[in-house]
Amino acid sequence: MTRIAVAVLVCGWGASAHVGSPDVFFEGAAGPYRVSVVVRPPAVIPGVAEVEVRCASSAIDRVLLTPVAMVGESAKHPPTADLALRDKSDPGYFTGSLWFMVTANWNVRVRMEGAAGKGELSVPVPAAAQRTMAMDRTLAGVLGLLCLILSVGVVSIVSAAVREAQVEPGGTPGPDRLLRSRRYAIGASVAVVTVLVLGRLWWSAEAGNYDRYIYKPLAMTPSVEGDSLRLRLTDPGWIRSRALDDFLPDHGHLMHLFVVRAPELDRVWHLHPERVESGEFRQALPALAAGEYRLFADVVHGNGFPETLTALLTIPATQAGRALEGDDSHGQASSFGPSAPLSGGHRLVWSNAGERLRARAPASFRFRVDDDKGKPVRDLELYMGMQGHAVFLKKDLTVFAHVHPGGTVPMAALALVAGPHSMHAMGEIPAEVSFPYGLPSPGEYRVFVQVKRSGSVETGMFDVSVPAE
Ligand SMILES: [Cu+2]
Repeated sequence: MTRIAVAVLVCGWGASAHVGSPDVFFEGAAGPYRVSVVVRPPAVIPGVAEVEVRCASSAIDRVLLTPVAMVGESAKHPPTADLALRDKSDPGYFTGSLWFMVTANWNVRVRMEGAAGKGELSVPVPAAAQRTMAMDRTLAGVLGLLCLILSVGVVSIVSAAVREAQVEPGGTPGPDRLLRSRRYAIGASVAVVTVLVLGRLWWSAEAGNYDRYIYKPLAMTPSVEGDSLRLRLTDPGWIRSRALDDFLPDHGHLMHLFVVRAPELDRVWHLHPERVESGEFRQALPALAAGEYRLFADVVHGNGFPETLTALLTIPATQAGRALEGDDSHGQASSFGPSAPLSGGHRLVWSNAGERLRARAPASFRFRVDDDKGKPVRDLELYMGMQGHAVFLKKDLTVFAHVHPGGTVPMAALALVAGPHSMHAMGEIPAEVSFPYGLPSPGEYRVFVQVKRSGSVETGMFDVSVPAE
């Protein structure tokens, strides 16, 4: 019984970067093909990731999927590619499954072959154990009952064997046999209980072992010292290879810190603390009113593994703070409808608001900047190399995702597999920016969208809800 139970226990892990949003959404070019990819990391490691590939062109002959390690020796020896299955009713939609054997940042290579030739793209996917699944109650009940029957069976077989094995057919055992049989039954019961106790100890040890691999983000402790915000990172214990000082610059910064006033979620700061020493970051404190703020800090490790560290910052008395510098920005709002006011009478319009959203389903969130006369603007600039940045925050704070027009993959991780990536080659930046993403569960979310216009960063805030199925 113990063995079956442990096998069930092993089947219970998931994966994530961001917070509460494990699925990876990605949009990019595979040679001549414009492709959107969703990778849903497994609930177990080793486990099977589900991959969905959608291509606007239906002239695709086949789609091949290969999971490769991001870095290290095994990255050079990819396994044989798996063929993705074409959907029967939608010729541009393919699905496949891939085994992720270890906790790591994986690189899922998607190879497209079709009328326009061949093309490939790489999607970095962090896969880590997220939780241990509790055993299903019915199964536990059935297994418990079977265990009881087996235990009672063993005792009664031993007792019956001692009592009657040497008795002639039709005869009755004598009193000394009955006494012996009773002693053996007690001995067998003690043996059975001992085996069960040892089994339980073994199970707990195995479960404890797996607990060590369950992903725990780096812990972050904020403190205010004068007019600076100090962030101390510590490792609460996870895989040994995780370091506190191997972060890669993402959009030119080692850390992207979002500070959101909670529970109002009406003010947001997008800051870039500087590393002071291993595990310590410092940021000039912006002007903050007394209150509570939620911190979400995005970092990317040297192997491309992204983490979002969270903390609660309590500001007891209003802080004068310092003016924002460089790429740091701030936004505030009092309305959260589908058209958000920006400075100078401009508006950020959620152009496909009202589209029905389903939990986990890929969607495209499109936002357009209109000028004071309602015309799409022509003066958008890149903000840290991106046409726009979006943060999806569930109002109960269980989901935080930082998304770009290319999807949920951090640029630093992408640069490891595809080389530096930026949109600098673009001419005029379109007034509409779109973010591919799927909200992970039903509920109420707030979306913060940032674009840069004529040298200043503008923030629009929107409410979105995902109905329960
Ligand atoms: Cu961003």
